[in-house]
Amino acid sequence: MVTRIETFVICAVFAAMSGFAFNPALANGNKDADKNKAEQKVITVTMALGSDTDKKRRFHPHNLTFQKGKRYRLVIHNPSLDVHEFDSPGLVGAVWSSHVKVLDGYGEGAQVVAIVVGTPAEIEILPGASIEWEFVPVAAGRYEMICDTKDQKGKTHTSQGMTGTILVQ
Ligand SMILES: [Cu+2]
Repeated sequence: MVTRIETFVICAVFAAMSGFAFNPALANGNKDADKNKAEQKVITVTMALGSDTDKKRRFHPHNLTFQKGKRYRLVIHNPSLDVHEFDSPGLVGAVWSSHVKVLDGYGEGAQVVAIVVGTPAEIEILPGASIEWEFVPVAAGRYEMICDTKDQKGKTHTSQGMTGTILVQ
């Protein structure tokens, strides 16, 4: 017959073997880490594809910097009259991607019309629309972003200077 005291001893030995089961400090530490992950503040970064004023085929801004391990909402809008792309296979491969929200406009009054869960391969945005991509960078590096939309002569926007650099630190 196993007494209450013997049961306690058996549990204590098992706890010692498993390392942390009875260590309240470690248990709380794990809980805090999970809580921090879930409640991590989202940092919003905004970028425009082209411009409605100078009509230049550019990313505004054309350099972006992200910190590894932080959660970002990259808001990309297209204020121009052209279709534009945001292509960055390097960045796509360097992040954990939560989702992409597709909006019928930009800013106040814009309605979410779709939510794509997971990783986007390429993002193409029609004039006036925007997207919000939430991700956490997991691999440091320097990545290129380009716009492979073609103009009427078949020349890509990339070849006309619509390129940029993304740095993950
Ligand atoms: Cu473009």
